[in-house]
Amino acid sequence: MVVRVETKDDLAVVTIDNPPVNAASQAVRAGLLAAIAETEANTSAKAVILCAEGRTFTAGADVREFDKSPMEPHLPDVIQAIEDTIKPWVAALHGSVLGGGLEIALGCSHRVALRSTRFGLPEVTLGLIPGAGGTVRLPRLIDPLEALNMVTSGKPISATTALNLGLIDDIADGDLMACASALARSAANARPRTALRHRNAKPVMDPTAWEAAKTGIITKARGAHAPAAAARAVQAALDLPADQALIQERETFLTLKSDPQSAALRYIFFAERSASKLSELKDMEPHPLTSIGVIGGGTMGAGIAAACLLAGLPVTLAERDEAARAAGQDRITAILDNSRKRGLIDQDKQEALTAALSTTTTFEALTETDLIIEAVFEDMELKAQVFQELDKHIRRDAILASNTSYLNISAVAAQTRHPERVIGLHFFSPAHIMKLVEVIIPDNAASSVVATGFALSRKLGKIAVPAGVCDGFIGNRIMSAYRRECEYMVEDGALPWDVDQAMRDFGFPMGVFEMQDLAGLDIRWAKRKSQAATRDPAQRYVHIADKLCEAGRFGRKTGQGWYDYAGGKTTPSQWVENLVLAESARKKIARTPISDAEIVQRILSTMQAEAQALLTEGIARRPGDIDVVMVNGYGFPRWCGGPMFLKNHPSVD
Ligand code: 3H9
Repeated sequence: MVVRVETKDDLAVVTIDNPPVNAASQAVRAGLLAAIAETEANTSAKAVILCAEGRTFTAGADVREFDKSPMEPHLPDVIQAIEDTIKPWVAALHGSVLGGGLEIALGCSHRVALRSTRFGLPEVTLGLIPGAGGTVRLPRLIDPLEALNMVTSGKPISATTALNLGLIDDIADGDLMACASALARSAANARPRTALRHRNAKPVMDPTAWEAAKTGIITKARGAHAPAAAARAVQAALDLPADQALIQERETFLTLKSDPQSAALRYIFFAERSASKLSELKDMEPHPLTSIGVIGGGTMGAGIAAACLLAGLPVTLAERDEAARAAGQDRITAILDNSRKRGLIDQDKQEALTAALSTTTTFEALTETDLIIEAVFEDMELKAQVFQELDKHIRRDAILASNTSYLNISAVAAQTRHPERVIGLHFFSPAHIMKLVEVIIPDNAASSVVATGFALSRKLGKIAVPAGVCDGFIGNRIMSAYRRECEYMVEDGALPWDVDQAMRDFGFPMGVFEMQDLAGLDIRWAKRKSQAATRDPAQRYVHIADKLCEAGRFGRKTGQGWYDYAGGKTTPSQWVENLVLAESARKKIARTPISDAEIVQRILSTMQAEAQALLTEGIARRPGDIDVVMVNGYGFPRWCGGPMFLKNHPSVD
């Protein structure tokens, strides 16, 4: 039974039990309708508590049902039936109260939650708007501007915020059911509350802020359809009587459900969850992890160390000398400070995390560490030295991970006496924020070591994707290929800012040339110089980036790169344009204009061809893994699903 009803003294308790996340599937919806009938008829129950078994209250509609035609009873009708009951319904909430789950809670007359509960309407992240009254009931309960933020951002809020906004009646710090029972009994003895759908929407307190928020949502959405639709739905909820707004909301929800963008977003949601499920690791126990070592306290190392600390893992940071150690420690302190300022941790937590960090200039301090992540400069010789040295000091069963973004991990592993314990964990910068980790699996790696790499990634809240060993793994290899194509286009007839504009219009947050300026052009220049001797002379090579570097134009940090940055403003550079035209002329290329559509098409085809090569070579396992990497690490617009999804679904735009 996915929904059961029990009588406890003078109360009825309705429990949803549909693991893993108590999604509001057809069986749950039917179970709730039956529970309404049963509890209304139960003369000994004067109020009802609605709760859920397991780790969470309902996390929303069952997204797997969205590919089928809607099945009765529909969620809006079930929620309306809860709202129309004679008896009060108290939602006792824990875990993630999301989407349809929050909409069910809004149908209840009262809400109480554990302090750890998170509340949200994440439908926009699936290309949808709430379809069971969320846009209509929420602004009848809380400040419309807060409702607008929740509905259009999809971001969850904490129980404390929910209480402050008036979304819930109380927080239970101890026994949730005891708190819900007390609330249910007092509700049964009080005047019934007016259902949200029969209330007026709350007034907009600051019309200027309201209009600015709506404009901001459309700008931020870039090409995504759902956020603007969500904003319009909340506006309609203020302008129309609730019953009309509910009908309109439902129509928009159903229209968006068949929008290819929603199909793409649902696909990537499930692809992210499948990426770390490897059949060969099914029954593999990961090693226990109680302490992490990080070698190198630069931007990457400090970010990785902070990510581990924030996930509750004590960290030892090792650097080569005292000055580098102190600088690394300062970087981590700055990240933790920032996390406190952003409200992610409080002062006490920051102090506890700082105490969980130790720093050192010797590898002896890592003798008892379970897993060590190397994040030193991308230089094979340096990494080889670090691994040889670590191998002398660490425990026999300790795991060694390299954060290299393109070097050969098998060659790094060969520096140690136990290469089977070496893997790659390729984090993205800033490592405490970016969700993606490529787990690089050398042929010799032990399965339990690989399983531990995935377990650590999950503990850090990351999306982990397996990849084989090759230059650049999945993401950087595709990135190199399409960056090369973009440089060809610049020689063939486009200017760098034409390419960037076309990419932004497609939905990337940034074009490939702006991104290089941000990252700095010198690192890739050094890599190109080191590869010069082995480069295939028959391969087309564009010299423009080298010439920028020779002129000292390393990007934003030097005030000039592909663009000029005088006065902090990004402007197309005449100097670069002259250089581009001169290079085309030198190579006798007759420049011809390239349309935005062609620019995007050439980028996509290059990505898809390289992705196909990665699959053929077995570096990437599934097309979905490639899409997860490109969406989460390289700014590929999520609502397009990724290059591989787009290949099979060209109608997404
Ligand atoms: C909605 O509600 C529309 C309504 O407004 C209107 C309706 C008319 N459905 O993420 P995890 C699966 S739209 C089906 O690894 P966690 C997931 O695939 C919905 N399946 O766990 C995985 O399966 P598997 C709005 C779902 O602890 C397993 O559960 N709601 C759903 O890291 C565990 O998931 C959302 O968008 C679902 N709704 O995180 C919430 N959710 O093991 C989406 C999860 O086979 N869910 N699964 O791979 C989440 O954000 C996270 O899953 C959650 C738990 C935070 C709940």
